[in-house]
Amino acid sequence: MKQFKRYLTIVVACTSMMQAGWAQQQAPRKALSYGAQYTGKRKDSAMAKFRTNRFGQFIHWGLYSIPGGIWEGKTYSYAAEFLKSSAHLSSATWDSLMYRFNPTKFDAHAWAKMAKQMGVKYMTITTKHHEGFCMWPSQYTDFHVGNSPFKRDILKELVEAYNAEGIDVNFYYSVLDWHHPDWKYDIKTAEDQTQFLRYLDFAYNQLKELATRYPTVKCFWFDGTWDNSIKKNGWWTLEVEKMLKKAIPGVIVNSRLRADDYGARHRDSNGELMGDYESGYERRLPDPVKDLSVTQIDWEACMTIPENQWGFHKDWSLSYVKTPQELVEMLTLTTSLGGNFLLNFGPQGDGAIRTEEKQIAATIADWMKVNGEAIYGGDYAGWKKQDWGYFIQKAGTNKVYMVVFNQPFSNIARLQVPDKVKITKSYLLEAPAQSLLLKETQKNQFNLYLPAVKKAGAFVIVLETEQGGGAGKQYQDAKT
Ligand code: JFZ
Repeated sequence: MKQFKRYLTIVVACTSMMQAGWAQQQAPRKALSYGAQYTGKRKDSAMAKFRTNRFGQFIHWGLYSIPGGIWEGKTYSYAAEFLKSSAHLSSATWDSLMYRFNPTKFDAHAWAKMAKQMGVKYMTITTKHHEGFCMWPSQYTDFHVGNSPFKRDILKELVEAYNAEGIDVNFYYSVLDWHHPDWKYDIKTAEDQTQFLRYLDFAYNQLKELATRYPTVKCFWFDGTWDNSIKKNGWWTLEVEKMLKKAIPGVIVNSRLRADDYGARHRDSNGELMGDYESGYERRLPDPVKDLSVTQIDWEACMTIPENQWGFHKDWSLSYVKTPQELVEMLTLTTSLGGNFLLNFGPQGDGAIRTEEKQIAATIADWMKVNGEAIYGGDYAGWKKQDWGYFIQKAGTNKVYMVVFNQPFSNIARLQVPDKVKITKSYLLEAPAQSLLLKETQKNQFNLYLPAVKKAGAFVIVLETEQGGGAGKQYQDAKT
């Protein structure tokens, strides 16, 4: 009897634990008016194009590009686009930089050519950063390029030049605005809200203006939405998303725009991603073994070349500057997890691109010319991560690419193939005629014999498979 009682207690305990777990899974979803508009990845062709692009160029350009991190002889090491705040400058002082904005070396076609060479498929330009200066002649403010000595519509020139090279153009827009008198960080009184509503109207109108003036724009990249004022006005972020999608069919918005009814950002209070893709990977990347959940969503990482400079900073010796090889590896890692890589450039105040950035772009260009095939349309392969580098599956093909960054000293690259996948051919992307030897060591495990000569940089091996290569999608590394 005693035995039975104990048994019963255990059964009851287990059942109630299971029920608790069940209840947790079934937790009622919050009713949201401003939450995610759909679940899962978008399936339309505009999103498919965004996804196959994989490599983009970010451009931070504005008044901050003139002082380049130095004010009255003093160097400020913090992000150059924050100089107004780091050097504690008044709005009057900062805003008068507009009268010095005259980038006579600006040549949209030269920028677009460099980008094309480097192999990017899209470019994201700051239409207005936190400083509030508009790179187009906006009818809603006087603080714009049309009132600078330069006068020209920079956005128009860039959109035309990049589109002519076959490169999509996306717009960065900072909702946070240090110039506008109605901007608020928080809403504490009714008057605050009245004032902030005027600001929200202004920003809404500007966004509509951008969508109307430049209808080929593919995506809006929102920033500066982290303050309480926006969190308390989540409705506005949805209004903006809807307005843009109506104005430009297929347009894409990043998750950073959005806040829901409870002020939850990026993901709504039910955990669903808002906007069309996750844009929270900033100057960091997911871990290629542990963070596989990113493969379930669309996402984009943005990256600086120095540590934390987006706008032009004259002194790049203040922090570590990434090498082109490191940047190529970041692009590859991102692609291997089904994300896009947005690499930032900060042109000078005179409109020229700094020599260091030109050199980096040229080195990446050389690599992309040979190996870009593995990047565009590349996706998560679901094969076990190996120390030599990254697997990339090409969507819609039977090819899996191995991008080798650490050529093993033995010249043997190990691979573990998912069940049911059969490799039919393996060769260097640069030399398709010459097959590489593949030896099975145990079930699903192979030794791939790499070319005997040590390669100078990262190289790509193509594996042709039966089963479309994607049969490994279900592979997940052990989660600890
Ligand atoms: C923002 C800007 O402040 C910065 O100047 C630059 O434009 C960058 C692309 O975006 O900075 C951020 C935004 C978000 C995070 C960190 C810095 N974040 O989510 O960790």
